[in-house]
Formats: sequence, structure tokens, C-alpha cells
Amino acid sequence: MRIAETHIYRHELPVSNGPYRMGHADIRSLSTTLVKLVADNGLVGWGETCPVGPTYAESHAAGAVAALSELAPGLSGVEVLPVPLHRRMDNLLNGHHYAKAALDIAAHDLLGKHLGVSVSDLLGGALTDRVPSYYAISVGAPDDTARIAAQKRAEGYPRLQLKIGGRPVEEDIETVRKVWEVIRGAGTRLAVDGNRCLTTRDALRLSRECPDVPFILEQPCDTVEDLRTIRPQIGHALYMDENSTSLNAVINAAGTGLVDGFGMKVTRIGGLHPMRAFRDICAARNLPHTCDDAWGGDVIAAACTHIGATVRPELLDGVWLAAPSIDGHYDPENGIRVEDGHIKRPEGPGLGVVPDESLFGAPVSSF
Ligand code: 0XW
Ligand code: MG
Repeated sequence: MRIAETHIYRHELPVSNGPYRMGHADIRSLSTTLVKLVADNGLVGWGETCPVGPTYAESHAAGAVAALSELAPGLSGVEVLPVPLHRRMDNLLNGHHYAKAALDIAAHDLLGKHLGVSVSDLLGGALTDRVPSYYAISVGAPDDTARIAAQKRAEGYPRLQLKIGGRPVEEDIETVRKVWEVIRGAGTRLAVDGNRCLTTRDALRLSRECPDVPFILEQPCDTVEDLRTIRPQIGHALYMDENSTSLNAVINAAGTGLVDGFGMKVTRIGGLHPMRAFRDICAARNLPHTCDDAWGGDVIAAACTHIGATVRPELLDGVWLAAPSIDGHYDPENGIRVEDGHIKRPEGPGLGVVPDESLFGAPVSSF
């Protein structure tokens, strides 16, 4: 089975309960990019990539379309298998993992449909049909954040992630303490995510002033060097998110003991094929991690859920989806939803979601 056609679509995803606030950005609406691959046997596969604005990672929506337009003309005739596809993509364009990921996901969807198996089976096999999720709470006032935390705990989320940063650290410390007061004893795990916005000075202060709160500190500062600086001085577990931009970065962080786990994004690392290697590297070192993406609709949500279902459950920190902040679904029947803080693994071959492509309008380009 070989690639015959590639179609690229753009689609707007307004934030329904927005703004979604991180230390460096207020997000009100996002432009997602979808890819439809048509094979020479007529089968169709879907992929997606949706940077959460232009300041979260080194990626942006227009960049995804541009990189895909650079890649697509060279894909015709490529076998729909991850290794030849990645080899061809790397020969056409250096880097740009987040764009390549959309094609990688579409190829997995296509291959699963061709073989009559789910994407989780292609990735080695699911260990569960009910994947834990976690809820990310925007940067907000301490009391408001604690109220949302109590509500999400009651909804059944096994884990919460507090966004901090972009304001005086005293307010972040007060927020963490107030949230802990409402969730302590409930068994809800807590991550505190600085999204690169804290100085090393403030990250150290946060850790020192909350010694009794067992949170994991996720990507507090901007660089690997900053993480290395705070690492020996903090009492909290440290996770890397934005800095884990490649398998090489992951091997270095895992191999040197720099971090205790990862927040990982399927598109940042280049798709499901590299994500599978990431999963296995983490398993070899007993390092927990998430299987998320930065944003996106049902296609990316299905991809994250399938890989999440294949992770050793004790190492899976959850699969984060944008679904709770998006009205409607691409696939009205089998769209991916978070219920009681968990996600049902999609059924059927491939990704198990079939987008209603009339939602996306005409492709921005076709090859
Ligand atoms: C909570 N997330 C997985 C979604 C946001 O887009 C960013 C992110 C993170 O952990 O940084
Ligand atoms: Mg993060």
C-alpha cells in the first residue's frame, strides 16, 4: 500500500471555557492542521497537529501548513509503513517534528485500517481499554483555582496539573497550598507546570516553601541548563516537558538522571513511531510520563489515547486531551471524550475515529 494523495486542511478550534491561560499566553482559539492521506487502494487515513499558540513550543500553525506543503509533493508512492515514511520525510525536510507527526499519525490510521487492527495494536498492544486522563487548570487566582481543583477531583480525575508562572511567585505558592488543602487525602496526584516561565530563583523558592506538598514540578524553567541548576537543590520530583524535543534529548535527560519523568507530546517528538521508542526508553528506566498533545481535536486525541493504552499502567501519568475545552467533535458518534477523568480506548481499525470532513471545508492544498 502506497501513498497516492495528500490533502491538507485548516480548521479553527475556539476554546469553549477560555481563555486557557499559561504563564506566557492566553489562548482563546487555535488553528489546527489536518492531513488526509489517500492510499493507492483507496483507503483513507487522518492525521492532525495543533500547536497551542506560537509561544508554547518552537512551532506555530502556519509553520505546520508550510512544512507539510514542503513534504507532501515528495510523498507520492511512499510505502505506508512508519520506517520508510520517516526516512522519506527526513530526506525531504530537516526537523519540523510537529508537522511530520500529522503524516505519521495518518499513516498509522491507514495501516491499521488496511490490516484491520487498531493503532494501539500497531504500537505493540493495549494494556487497558480505559486510559486515565488529567485536568490542566489555567493560571488563576488561588481561591478560583482551588475551587476548580475540588470540582475536577470530584469528577474523578486521578491527577491535576496546575499551571503557574507569569506572575509573582508568591501567588503561585499560595495557589499550590490552597489546592493542596482541598485535594489532600483524596489520592489525587498533583503536577505543577511552570511552562518554562519561572526563573531558577523562583523555582527553588516554590519547592522550598512547599516541602509538605508532594507535587511533581513540570518544566519550571526555560532551558535544560536551568533544570540542571535546580535539580540538586529541590525536594520535588522534576519532569521535563517542552525541553524534550527529540529522542536524543530524552535519552540525555533519562540517561543522566536529570529528570524523574516526562510530560510528552506526540507531535513534538514526531508522531507515534518515535513515541513508541520514547515509551520503551522510559520503561527501561522506570520513568513515568504522560502521552499528550498540546491541543487538537478527535484525531490527535485518538492518537494520544492509543499510545497511552500501550504504556505500562504504573508509568502512565495520564493522557491529556483538549476535548473538555472544545465544543463538538469531528466524529459525532465516536469522538473522544473524557468521562469520570478517564478516556475509553476507541474501537475499530486504525484510530477508530472517522472525521466528518465537511467540517473542514476545502483543503488548503492537495498533492
Ligand atoms: C496541559 N498540556 C498537556 C496541554 C497544554 O497545551 C500544554 C500542556 C503542558 O503540559 O504543558
Ligand atoms: Mg507541561
